[in-house]
Amino acid sequence: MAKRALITGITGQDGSYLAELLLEKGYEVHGIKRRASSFNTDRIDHLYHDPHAANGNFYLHYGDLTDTSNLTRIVAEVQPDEIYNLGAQSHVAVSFEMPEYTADVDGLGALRLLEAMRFLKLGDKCRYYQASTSELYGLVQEVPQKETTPFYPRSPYGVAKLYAYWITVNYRESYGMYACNGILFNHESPRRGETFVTRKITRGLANIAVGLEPCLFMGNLDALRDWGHAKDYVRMQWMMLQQDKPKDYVIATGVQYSVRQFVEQAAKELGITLAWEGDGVGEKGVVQAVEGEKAPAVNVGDVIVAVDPRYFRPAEVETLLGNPDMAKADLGWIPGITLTEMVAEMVGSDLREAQRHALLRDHGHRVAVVRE
Ligand code: NDP
Ligand code: GDR
Repeated sequence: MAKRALITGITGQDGSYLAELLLEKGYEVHGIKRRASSFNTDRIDHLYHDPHAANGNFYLHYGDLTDTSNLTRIVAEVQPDEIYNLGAQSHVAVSFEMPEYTADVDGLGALRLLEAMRFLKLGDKCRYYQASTSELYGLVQEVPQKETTPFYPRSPYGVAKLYAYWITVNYRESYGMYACNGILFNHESPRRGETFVTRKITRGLANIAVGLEPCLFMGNLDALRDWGHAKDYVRMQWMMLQQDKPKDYVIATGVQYSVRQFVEQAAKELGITLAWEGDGVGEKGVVQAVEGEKAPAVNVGDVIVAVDPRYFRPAEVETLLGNPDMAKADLGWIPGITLTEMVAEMVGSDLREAQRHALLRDHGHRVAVVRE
């Protein structure tokens, strides 16, 4: 019989890639989606065909990580072999605005699922994956960060995820459940939410390239991150649940870049050479040269990047760099997609979208560019 997986956060970046992977592997996939006033399933619409017909192996259930009875009922009905808890209020900056909600969803949400497994006596049959994060390291205590590096979260998001990390460990140790944490460093893709820094950069520069926006406003350009590709990282989420014993793993590339370098690489993909002028809040990215056809609306001397302090955070995570040696040794994992390849894919995808909008604009249609 096909294995059955339940994914929270299936409408998000990772949930969509993980659903594809599990369907390819022959799983029956169930996902929890939130009720919204408009459709919110665009990342998985290609998997979900006709709700009236026999729908292959893919099922969606309405639910919310704040709703205990709903979660328990879904777990009871689905009887999953594997639960992937990817659902979260996942934006670090937003967590400063909504700390209590973030704690409820990201912290207690994990507890609700683990309790459902315990209450329904699924502990022997069902394996649990918790989407933990490099944000646990926050103010870093060791470089690079590995499984034994002490945690020091720097945001309500990080603190909520710290609870989820430890309650997962606690249920494993208390009840012998197969429950584990993937401590994933930042991972990106063309499906990344538009307000995370990488997608904000690739989308913003693509819009500038075709004249839909004049300038990209950024926060801390000096922040350093270890960026991988979401497709590589969801493969690890699955692999972690296929081991003999549950264990927590760091998943990272082991290579670090600054936000400024990411901007430069994305600009390069568009044929734009940038130089930086000023520093701190006054810093600007000025166009030095433009080559090729990809950026018809950009000219030498244009200021296309500027710092706006509204994007600074009350407490910042300045630097993250992971050591994935244990995952490589135990699971044979090697990330396949480099940062350069990923930036090219993201810029390509956002440029195609920007060109579609520009075409509509050029034919007299009103085009609204949504920004944060
Ligand atoms: P996204 O923000 O793209 O997706 C989050 C998902 O959670 C969406 O499906 C969202 O639904 C859902 N969600 C939000 N609130 C609730 C709620 N109250 N109840 C149920 N579902 C909810 O995140 P990613 O795919 O990037 O990340 C997946 C997980 O991995 C998250 O837990 C994140 O914190 C964690 N993580 C991510 C990393 C990364 O770099 N991407 C790194 C380390 C950890 P909707 O679509 O309706 O908003
Ligand atoms: P992060 O990702 O906070 O690491 O959390 P994000 O892309 O939001 O920020 C990365 C770094 O870039 C700096 N930055 C900006 N960030 C945003 N969003 N917008 C800006 O304009 C901007 N300018 C500079 C930030 O200050 C930060 O230092 C992500 C999320 O996916 C979490 O859910 C996940 O747990 C962690 O990655 C690992």
